[in-house]
Amino acid sequence: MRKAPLVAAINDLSGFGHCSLAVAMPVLSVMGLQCCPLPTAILSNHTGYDSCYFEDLTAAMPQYFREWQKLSLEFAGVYTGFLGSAEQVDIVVDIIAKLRQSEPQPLIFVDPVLGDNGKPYATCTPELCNAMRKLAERADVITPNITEACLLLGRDYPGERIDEAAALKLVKELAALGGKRVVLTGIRAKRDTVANLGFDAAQNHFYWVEEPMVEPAFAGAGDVFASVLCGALLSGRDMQAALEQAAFFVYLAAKNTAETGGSAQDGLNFEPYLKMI
Ligand code: PXL
Repeated sequence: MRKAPLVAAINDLSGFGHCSLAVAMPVLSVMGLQCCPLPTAILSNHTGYDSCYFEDLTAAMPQYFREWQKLSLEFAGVYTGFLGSAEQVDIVVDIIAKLRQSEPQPLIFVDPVLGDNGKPYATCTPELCNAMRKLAERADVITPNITEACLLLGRDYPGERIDEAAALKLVKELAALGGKRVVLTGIRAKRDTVANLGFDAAQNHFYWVEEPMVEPAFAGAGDVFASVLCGALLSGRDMQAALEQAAFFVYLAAKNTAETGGSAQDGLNFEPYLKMI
């Protein structure tokens, strides 16, 4: 039997709240990929709660990666998410440069986790934004929401209710940063739907995928979307099919979570749907 392709998942491990590695690991595994976590920090729960235990792992990251180099691991993809400081981003940029030296080159998939609903996360400093822009420039795929797109572009946040024309403008500007494929997530162009706009700069091709909006906006929904999209692209799906798969999975999980009284803070109860990916 063929060996599962390896994905280096560089993200934090939050013990509760359905985000980051706690999402990436099950999703990528069920999609037939071997998720190799490189934790950037450990948290008892994500930062959207009033309190959390947080332990930064910046100092461990270079040594941790050096051990992987000794094993001559061949990664099909690198998937980055929550990074807590500019220093961490610089370490990730360095890791990517090293991985790009081997053939075949891994897909560099960057979810530039910086904020949501117009608000930067507490950890998001101007230095982190600048560093994240540098990482986005080196990516094959980036998946910002509207808040993150504006932070990367240094623009004022226009709200989630932007129309298609404004979304097109944003993805083109984001692609001009250097990312080859851009997916702008969480677009509320219509009242009852949430859309994602993909743009392939090399092919000058746009993709628009829309699902019914399920209230409330659940924490970590972006992490679930990005994990499925990353897994689908690494499984050989084209951008349209990958976007549809990711958006539909998030929709099903959100519907289930809302119907079973889940809280926005605790994130998406996606587990019942893993086996249908
Ligand atoms: O879902 C994004 C995310 C990831 N990791 C941590 C977070 C958040 C959002 O709040 O706090 C630690």
